[in-house]
Amino acid sequence: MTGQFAPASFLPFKKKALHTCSALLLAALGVLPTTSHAGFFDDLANLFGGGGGTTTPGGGTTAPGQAVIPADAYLKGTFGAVASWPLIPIHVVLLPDGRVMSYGTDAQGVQTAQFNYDIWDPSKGTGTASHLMLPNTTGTDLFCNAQIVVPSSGAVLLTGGDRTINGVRNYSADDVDFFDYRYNAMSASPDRMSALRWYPSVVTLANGKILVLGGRADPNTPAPTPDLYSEAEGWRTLPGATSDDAYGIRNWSYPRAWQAPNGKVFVATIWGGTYYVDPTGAGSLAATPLKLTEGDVYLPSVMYAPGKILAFRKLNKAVIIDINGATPTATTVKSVGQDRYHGSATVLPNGQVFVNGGSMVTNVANGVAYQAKLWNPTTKAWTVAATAKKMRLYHSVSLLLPDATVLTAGGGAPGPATNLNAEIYTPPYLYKADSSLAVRPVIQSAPTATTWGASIAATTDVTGISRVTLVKTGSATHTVDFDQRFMDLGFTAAGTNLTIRVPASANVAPPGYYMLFVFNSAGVPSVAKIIKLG
Ligand SMILES: [Cu+2]
Repeated sequence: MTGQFAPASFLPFKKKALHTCSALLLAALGVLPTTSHAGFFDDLANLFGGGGGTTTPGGGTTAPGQAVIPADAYLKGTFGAVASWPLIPIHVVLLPDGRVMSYGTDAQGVQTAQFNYDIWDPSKGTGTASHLMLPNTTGTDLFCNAQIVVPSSGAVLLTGGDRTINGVRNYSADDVDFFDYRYNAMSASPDRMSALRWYPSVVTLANGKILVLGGRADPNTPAPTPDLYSEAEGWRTLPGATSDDAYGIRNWSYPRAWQAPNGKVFVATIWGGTYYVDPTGAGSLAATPLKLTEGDVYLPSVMYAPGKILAFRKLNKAVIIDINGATPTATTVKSVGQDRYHGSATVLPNGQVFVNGGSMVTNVANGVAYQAKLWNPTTKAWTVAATAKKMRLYHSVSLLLPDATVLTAGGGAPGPATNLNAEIYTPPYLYKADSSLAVRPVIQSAPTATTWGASIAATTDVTGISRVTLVKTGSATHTVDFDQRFMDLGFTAAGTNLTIRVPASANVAPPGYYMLFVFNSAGVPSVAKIIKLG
């Protein structure tokens, strides 16, 4: 849809005059205040009725989506059948109710997220009825923006995006939009960021605010000053943390950043420098002594345990970055075996890392990695996993689902394959040694919300629970998952009654939505219950 945005609209700080903003319309009607942040979604709730709360869909045993289970499924897991997807899911985010929002192209796989997005309900399988295509009426082309669930409301915050100027795509937007999963409704916010951002990162902080880093303002201009968002206070910018090195000209594309155990935000750049950002006040940042080998914006990194990041670097290297101590350290570990540009790294409910997709030459079908691998964080060893049917290169995604399977999907716009499809990976832990489906423990009751340091009660259908873990609901795009993190939880069991200890620190477990998994005595995980922390 070229021509919708006049060239004159491409100006920093320009207000969103062209957007049909439902919030503004409601405000004009006297229904909503124009400046409310904290009450915005509650107001919507009151307006449209309907209760809040979260539910976990699914339940029961995962079907791997194929008639014959291979004999090595208990070692390698399986990829399910190729399932068509109503668009290329360049962006995927797990919603607080267990559904998955995705967007990125039209139904033909052509670059644009201005008109439609999809809500997929995994409990309904992968057929047409499992997808709910919704119109995007915000005016924002969400293509190559950033998305994350806001901890307080559960709404998806959508920052920046794509803009077409004089028929040329890949300019940027400073738009702010929200998707409210409770009403399947997306709305444009009256607010804007301080900068136009295309390819920014979003980080959930310990205090529940969202830090927005990097992206570029136009094809020649980065956006080196972070923005900070919260529902209570709205937006402000952090001029004291401006940095060309950390998330500006030298590292603007989806900068890799994590809330760190020390309360600051750790940034690992592609050129090797590492930083701690202090997002308080006007913001500040400081370089750390740690220098990494050269990385790439299209090589994955994943926080697989509190303060520990498995990072792929160029030339088939891998390091563990440990940010638990006073000074960050990096240790070289065995690599996945080849460069996997545009591959994904997903932490599983058992703490292992699932790596799939990618190729040896960026977005070229040369050295395509169809075979997935699993990394054991205890032994640091890689094992061969199942083989996918589709190449997953540029604009592909992977996302852990509440039933402990992994959605692998997308790729294209542009690329050698236009993947309007997904393959669901079922890990080995869901199979018995004879490769039949394992019997899963069931969480029969657990709270829907908790807080740091709490002891929570849960019940299961079996005794002998061997492990309890917590995995943050993910939000993935462009080889990065902004929000995934994993932790083991301490617990005691009395029969089928569990008492589970919630992490004490929001630096280790930032607020938001988590998947709670329990494992039976055979190491088989349950379907997760989604719990709100904070
Ligand atoms: Cu992109």
